[in-house]
Amino acid sequence: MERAVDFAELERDGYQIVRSVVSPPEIADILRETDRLKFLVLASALDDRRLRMLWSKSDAGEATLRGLQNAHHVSPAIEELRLHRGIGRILCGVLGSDIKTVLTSIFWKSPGEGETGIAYHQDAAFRQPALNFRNLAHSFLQLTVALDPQDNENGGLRFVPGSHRQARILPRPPQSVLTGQATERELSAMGIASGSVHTVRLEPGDIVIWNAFTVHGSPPNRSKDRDRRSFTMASMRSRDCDTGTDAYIAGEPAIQAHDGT
Ligand SMILES: O=C(O)CCC(=O)C(=O)O
Repeated sequence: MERAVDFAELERDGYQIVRSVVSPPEIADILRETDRLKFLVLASALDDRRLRMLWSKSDAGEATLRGLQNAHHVSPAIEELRLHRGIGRILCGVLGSDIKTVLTSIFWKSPGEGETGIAYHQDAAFRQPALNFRNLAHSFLQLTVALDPQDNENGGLRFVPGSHRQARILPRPPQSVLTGQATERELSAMGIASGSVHTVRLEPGDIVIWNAFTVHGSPPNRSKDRDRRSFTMASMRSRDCDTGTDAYIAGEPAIQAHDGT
């Protein structure tokens, strides 16, 4: 029988790693799919208004694809990952049995690219209007599935332990988070003391989950040759969220009809 996960670290620190949730063969399939999706985006062959592409400039000045949001609407493999049993156990363990997906994102961070960092932020700041996303301190959970090993060198996620406890949104510069680098300066602009950061080390298939108010970000991928690809998903307790796609209804996966490419 599967052992239930104890979420004490999530409560205490505002984030928690759960190891080996997605198996190596599943990760291999997802990587093939993310490569395929990237190819389709770069060939302008993915046309669906529910998708959002995140772009920035490479060091050579070319547009590079940083992310693809909501691919679960067009990709059966990403939809399968969205409703993965192991991930579902974690989500239902934290949020209860009725859950919606608010956003899925595939992130690419190519080795050696300067503009691949993400500024420190709190996900609660992006869940607007507040009327449609209620009770965020308890109704929201963000997670990342590592598709490659990730650590400090290749742009692994950084968290400020305990930063969720005040459950309020801290001031942050108005620029897009995609132009930030998770620096000490960003932290001090948010009123957070230096030295209070933890960079997580993840292996493919590991998951890190975090609270809507947890301050987090990630530096650029400064490695020479180590990709850092990941899948991220924002989920909410259904009764507190007025948008999104059903993920679990009474604890059962909500299988959606969709038009795969
Ligand atoms: O994967 C990353 O580097 C950042 C992800 C993130 O900040 C988010 O999904 O809120």
